[in-house]
Amino acid sequence: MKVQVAIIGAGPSGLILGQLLAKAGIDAIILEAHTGEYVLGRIRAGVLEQVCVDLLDEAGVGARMHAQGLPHHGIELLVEGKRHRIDLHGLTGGKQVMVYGQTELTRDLMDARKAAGLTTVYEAKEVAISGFDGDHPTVSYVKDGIRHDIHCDFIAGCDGFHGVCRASVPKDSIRLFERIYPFGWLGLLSDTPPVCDELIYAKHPRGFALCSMRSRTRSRYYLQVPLSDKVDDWSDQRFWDELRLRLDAEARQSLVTGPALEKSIAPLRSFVAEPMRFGRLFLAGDAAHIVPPTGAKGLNLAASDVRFLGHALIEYYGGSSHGIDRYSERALRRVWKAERFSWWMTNLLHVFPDTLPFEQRALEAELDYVLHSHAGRTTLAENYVGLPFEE
Ligand code: FAS
Ligand code: PHB
Repeated sequence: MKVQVAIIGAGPSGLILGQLLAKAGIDAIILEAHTGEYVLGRIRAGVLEQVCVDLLDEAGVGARMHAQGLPHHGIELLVEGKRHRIDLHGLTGGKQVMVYGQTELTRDLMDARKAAGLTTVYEAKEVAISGFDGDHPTVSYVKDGIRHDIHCDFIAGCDGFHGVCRASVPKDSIRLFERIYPFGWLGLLSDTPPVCDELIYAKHPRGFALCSMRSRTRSRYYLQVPLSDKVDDWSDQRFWDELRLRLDAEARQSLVTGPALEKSIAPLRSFVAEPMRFGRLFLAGDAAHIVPPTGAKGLNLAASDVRFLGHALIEYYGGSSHGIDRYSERALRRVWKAERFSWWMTNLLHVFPDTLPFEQRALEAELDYVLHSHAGRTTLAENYVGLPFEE
């Protein structure tokens, strides 16, 4: 089989890239290790930057997001029992974020790809890539016990943190940067009305908590938990009781509890692989970088990567290699700014078991400065809504 681009992974990165290429008439196949239902069952991101919203519109899949998504103009930080609203809209000259779950975004992309008759091979096993250091890369996979070979011009590694693409790069050709945090996020999804109209990021001596949502009738909550905790250690009741302890009286009053539709613990890490291009292999999204979700950047970084990559590949087939030659450098400039912001927000809002007393006070003073200075609130706001693209 011959295609122009072989995309590995049918998460947001692969699906958005597939849409951008298809709209430009570029022939791409997507190989996904799991079933579509499994991909949809992973509960992940909930906040889209304007850049991501615009990209979904460009990809032709923004209709349901605009109909059902919730535009948000601010977030609340709850610190020492006091609320501090960060006026995202006012501090950024009118920008906003869109609350719309990654599951719904992925569903929209899958539906659009199917409606266009584009090929996604689900349950593609034993995916292997080769020849990407030359001009004729190949991808092989097994489906229903039969091995298939794909000859392509380019491979897009959109296969997430545990994927095969980054793992196929020679160790001496790649540099990894990593920070693993000494805690995880226990997430709970419930069909209950959100505790507040906007998201609440709570810093508490017992640990960080986040009150988010998927709609006006479906809520998403997170608690910072030790890495040693297991989901089975947390009954629904224990979750709700702990959440109450980390919220203020107003939120405790308005909290509506209900059975967990989903409950999971995600470890937190900061991770970047450099570069993001290896000959005719490009890495995008979680295959190249991971952020702690505190800054709501993971999905949005995936979107900005594939915006750069999609436009670069379209430019290549239009006769110029300028975009693909600059892809890694341009993507990484944006990646590292989002990595810094996510790391900064995580350090400011979480309890670190072994922080030295001086550093603890310095972090408290930094948060106090940020919340009580226009410059501090502005830097938080402009990073949260998403920095402008440097074309
Ligand atoms: P993904 O991991 O979503 O998709 C990669 C795809 O490749 C998967 O479907 C996988 O099955 C497939 N794949 C892997 N190996 C393969 C192989 N060998 N062959 C074929 N296919 C293969 N971000 C936020 O902004 N906010 C959040 O709250 C948030 N919470 C998260 C919670 C968890 C538990 C995780 C893991 C991530 C979370 N993220 C969050 C980040 C998340 O949303 C990612 O940024 C986003 O899914 C990135 O999309 P992709 O790059 O497409 O990677
Ligand atoms: C979510 O709704 O899943 C969410 C929102 C904001 C974050 C992280 C997760 O920073």
